[in-house]
Amino acid sequence: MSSLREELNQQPKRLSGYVSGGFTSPADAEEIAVIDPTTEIRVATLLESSADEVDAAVEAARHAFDKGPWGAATVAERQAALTRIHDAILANADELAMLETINTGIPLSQTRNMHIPRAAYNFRFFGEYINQSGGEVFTQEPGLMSLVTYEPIGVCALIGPWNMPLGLTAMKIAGALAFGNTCVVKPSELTPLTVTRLFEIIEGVLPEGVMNLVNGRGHVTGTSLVSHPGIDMVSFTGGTVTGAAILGSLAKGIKGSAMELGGKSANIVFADADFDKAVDAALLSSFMNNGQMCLAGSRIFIDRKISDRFIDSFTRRIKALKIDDPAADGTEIGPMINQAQRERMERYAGSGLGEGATLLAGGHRCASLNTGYFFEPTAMLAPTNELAICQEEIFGPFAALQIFDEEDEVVARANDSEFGLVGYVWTEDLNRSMRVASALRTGTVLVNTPIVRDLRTGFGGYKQSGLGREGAKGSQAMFTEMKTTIIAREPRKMPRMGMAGE
Ligand code: TXE
Repeated sequence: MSSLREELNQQPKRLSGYVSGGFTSPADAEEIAVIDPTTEIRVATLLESSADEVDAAVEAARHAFDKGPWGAATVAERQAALTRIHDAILANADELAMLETINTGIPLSQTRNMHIPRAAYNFRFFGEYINQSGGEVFTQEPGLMSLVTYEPIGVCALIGPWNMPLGLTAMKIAGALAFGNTCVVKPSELTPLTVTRLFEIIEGVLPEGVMNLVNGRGHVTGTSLVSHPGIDMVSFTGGTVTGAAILGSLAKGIKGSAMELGGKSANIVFADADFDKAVDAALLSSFMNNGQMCLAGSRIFIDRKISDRFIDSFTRRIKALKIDDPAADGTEIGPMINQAQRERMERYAGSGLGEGATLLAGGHRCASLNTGYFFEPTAMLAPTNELAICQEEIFGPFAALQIFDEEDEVVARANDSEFGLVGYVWTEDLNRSMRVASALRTGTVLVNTPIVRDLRTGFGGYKQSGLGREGAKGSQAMFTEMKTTIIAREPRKMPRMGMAGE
């Protein structure tokens, strides 16, 4: 067990909000326990931000945007601040990774090698992006010049999820700040440790009020934030139901949003695929991050010609996955985020069996690990795509397999989903890969590769997987207002009205 975990077990951190350059100390705040899902012990106490504290945070961000120096900062000044945040994250990477693992149950190898470097990289990427990106100029119309410029949108409410707390929230913060906005950040009440620590390690980097923090539950702090008249937009990553509720609240003020919601991504393995790579990738797409990924490719379609061999190999590998304390060396799967999420796994295992699926692996709580919200990595073979395990986002280590015969048939079944986040295609046939990629109704298609996020491209979903795109131009669209300025380059010839008496 790590010494940091022992320290937090003995003395849980007390976490509050951060407003106008300092942590708040609310006197009568609701106290929310933050639990380590591996030990089930409280590692922090959240002093929940009330509506008043949210109000103060939004006002601070509003004042900093309207009157502060950030909006007028040069690109070089913004880049320098973003670089300092990038460096601060990397300088504290070991601690941040361990905090993330303690709070989420995600294996340390993944938080240390992916989550934290990724969190830092966001700041470098958007710092570089603002130096290269520009507006547009149109001069084809004689006598006119039309300019399209991108101005900061204002105060951004940035609401993060619990499955990659710092990595995903950092993408929002970096994008918002790079384009000259100010922000109020709300991490998930389940996983506030790393985002709150970020505010400590970047103390003094930004002018007062540019980046504020509120901490608390969705129905208290979250609703106060998204319904506050002082915000200009919301960037949200989380569940589809929550996203829809936030959209409803934003509609009243005609406020914009970017929504990164759920997924149920198809992973199609054709018979001509590189078999070993396809099996490796299916494991990663279903079980990395404890399976708690919006872009999980856990609805796996296998060509009948290779289905026996694939299922045999995939199932053997699942049974060999190492489930243990996520902070221990070699652990591949840690606990679910909380009891509710584990119960959700149990419900889907039961519903799969009830609807005629065959259990290939897992399906139960881990008998060998009594403490912690552990659930065995699970795979089921489903007879059709209609089953709940094929239609609903499970958000855990749970793969639902189906067998197919024809390309058209599998594309139709892959698209038969209310979600449209990612599609994975495994084939050595270039023409087929291009055909299937264009036929899939998803925001991203990955061909012969497991999960990749390329910040230069847009990431987001069709259908109920969301609105807007995150990454270079997508983030620019999200965090800026597009302005058109049309200038006459010579005196305009125009019809003259009211000339009857002349
Ligand atoms: O997420 P919520 P939950 C999916 C996944 C999961 C399900 C539910 O299927 O099982 O959603 O997870 C804040 N106004 N994903 O309930 O509630 C909340 O405090 C404003 C997919 O834990 O969506 C947290 O900060 N904010 C996903 C954030 O929303 C509100 C990541 C996300 O929590 C709010 C997470 C409200 N009314 C879950 N209610 C992904 N796309 O990666 C909640 N929040």
